[in-house]
Amino acid sequence: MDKRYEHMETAVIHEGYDSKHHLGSLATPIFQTSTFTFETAEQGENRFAGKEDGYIYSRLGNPTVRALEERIAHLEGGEAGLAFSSGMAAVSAVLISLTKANDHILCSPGLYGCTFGFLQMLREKYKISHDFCEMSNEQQIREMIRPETACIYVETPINPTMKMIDLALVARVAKENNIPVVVDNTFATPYLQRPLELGCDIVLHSATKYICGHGDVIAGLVVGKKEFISSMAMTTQKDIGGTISPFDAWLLLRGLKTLHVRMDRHSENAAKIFQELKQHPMIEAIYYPGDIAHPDYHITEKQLKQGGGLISFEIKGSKEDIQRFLNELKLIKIAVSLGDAETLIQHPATMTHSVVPEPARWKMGITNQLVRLSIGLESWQDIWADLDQAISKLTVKKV
Ligand code: LCS
Repeated sequence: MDKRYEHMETAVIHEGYDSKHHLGSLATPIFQTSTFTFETAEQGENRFAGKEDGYIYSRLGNPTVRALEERIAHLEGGEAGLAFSSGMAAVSAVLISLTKANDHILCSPGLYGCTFGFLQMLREKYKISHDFCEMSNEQQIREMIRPETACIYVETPINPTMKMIDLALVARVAKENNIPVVVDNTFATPYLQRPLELGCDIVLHSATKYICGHGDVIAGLVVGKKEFISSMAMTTQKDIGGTISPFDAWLLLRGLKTLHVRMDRHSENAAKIFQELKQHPMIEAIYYPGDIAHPDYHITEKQLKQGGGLISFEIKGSKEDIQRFLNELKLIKIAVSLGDAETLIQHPATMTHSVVPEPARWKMGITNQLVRLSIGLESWQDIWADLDQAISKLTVKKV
């Protein structure tokens, strides 16, 4: 793919689409069609045989979807992209593509609950095992790589504990062993973190989150080498079928145009809320990559452009106290998902990570006191006022 726009602020708006090929339409047209007609039977034959370029059927490719795939590939600095109907469709397609029965996957010490669930399924049905590794030093990673390790799979920042993984370090060890590194870049987006530039091989997203930014789409994206993406398009995507709809691709193209502006504001708001929360006497622990006292801050400094829009924290009290706190919130909505204009809060132990058995959850650092806050684009003062009033209700009732 030609690199046309060096600056991300321009690329998020223009990359992958040129109005001059579409009757001057400024917005990318929505090709809301399931299939594409062939002028002749021979043309159909040639397209199926790969001898002629052109669209066939929207599960195999669609111009609106193609624009999105080119844009995300450019933003991540990769050769090619592929869009899916959900983040989990992207996660599962990548892992199925990279593994076969009896292989092994080395994972970051925490993962989104459904990714954890999918790994259990791989183990039970196909004997594809996995281990969790802190990924904090090269020797430890080397020791956990086995001859049958097919890939290293990491989230960073990790959902929901915000732990940072040093991607350059992981990529270095993986290269020595000729193993691809897959990075779930959902929490950071390419605006804050660019794993391929650090030596990783495949990036994926739950595009449902910041890429969309408006809480109205479920989608996934994958970026990597052309060969890998083409083979996924013709196997795990074509035959399993987690294809995105053209309309959802269009909504993502629209959302992407403001990615940089939104991420700046999410990060600024989160930094303000962090300052308030960290000095509150009811807050027991707080996890935010932009915290200079965070043990992973040295990684944040070199790898993340800004702290991002997510903060997790533990409140003093029982699980019931935490639920009472959530119920007192007025502006902030209790909801899973993240990266939307609205500030959202959720309780990982009973929501996003409830599928993870308790001992594994504790190992991941997910206690019953932990809540995850996705800071929206409202005024930070209003967000803080809502948090403060809900926390103070807890204090009053406890006394
Ligand atoms: N990867 C990460 C890091 C995620 O946070 C999620 C969803 C997925 C993959 C799967 O994406 P989906 O299929 O939902 O588009 N995370 C969610 C969360 O934290 N709250 O609700 C969903």
